[in-house]
Amino acid sequence: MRPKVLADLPVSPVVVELLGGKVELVPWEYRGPVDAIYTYGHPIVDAALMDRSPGLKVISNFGVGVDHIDLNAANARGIPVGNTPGLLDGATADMAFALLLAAGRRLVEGDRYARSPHFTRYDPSFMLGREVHSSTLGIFGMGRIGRQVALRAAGFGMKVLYHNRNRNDEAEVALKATYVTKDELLATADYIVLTMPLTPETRGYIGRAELAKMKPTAILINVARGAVVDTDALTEALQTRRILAAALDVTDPEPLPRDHPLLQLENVIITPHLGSATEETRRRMAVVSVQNLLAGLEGGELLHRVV
Ligand code: 8YV
Repeated sequence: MRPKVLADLPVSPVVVELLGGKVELVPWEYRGPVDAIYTYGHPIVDAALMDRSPGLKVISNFGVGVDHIDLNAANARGIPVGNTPGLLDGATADMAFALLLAAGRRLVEGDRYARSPHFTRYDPSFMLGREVHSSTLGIFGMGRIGRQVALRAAGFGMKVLYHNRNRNDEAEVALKATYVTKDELLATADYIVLTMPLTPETRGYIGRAELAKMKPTAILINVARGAVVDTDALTEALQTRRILAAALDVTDPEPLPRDHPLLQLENVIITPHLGSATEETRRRMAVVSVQNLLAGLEGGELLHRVV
């Protein structure tokens, strides 16, 4: 009998092909015991779900962020959790930069306007954005993705500030990134990019108090997790123009309710969690997540193990 793997179906054809029929994928609604769990989107994996399957051998996540999985519960039960770090840093940093440029130079608004019936005469005084080159970039979270963002910023002649739990000496030397306090970064950056993982410490990391410290011309870019930002506080800050704009690849909740006030605003760009969404990166993630799954099912070492 093939091992049963609980998965938030459908998974991509690439994943199915890599699994090669070695396992039986069962849908999230399945209530019986399973041998493994494969999380493709971000379905919640809690202790109760784990306890439904006393013989659970592995939890494999397609992606690096594992905030939807109760790691303490997995650890306490000796269930290995696998993820896919180091494969999506470039793609996610590209996306952060795409959002940064789009928000600074009003790309999405411009596209909407250029297609609309209102664009009948060119006017050099309209849709002035903010300079990207020579501006100051602030990165919260100087991990693998933050580092890639800093690398790109160098090409734009930006001054790079960062704040992190720990100082990253290597990034300071190699990327000429300057470590500053949270408050200093908030007060001085023209663009603020969030790349940190969602943990109990980073939940609501950017709230009312933080938004109040930002420049009125500042632009916030989030490619981390929606919940590192307080959605209500951000909505208010954008409505009242406390900050200039935001570009969000992730939201809390995700997706936002279709009638959410954020969706009505001109000064926000929202993309549907596309950070790692390239053919190449998603294939690499599929390969590693399937390897983690199959290794765990055989009781072997995972390629990347979180706990
Ligand atoms: C993925 C991500 O799109 O790796 C992560 O943490 O957020 C993204 O790269 C996602 O995990 C796949 O559902």
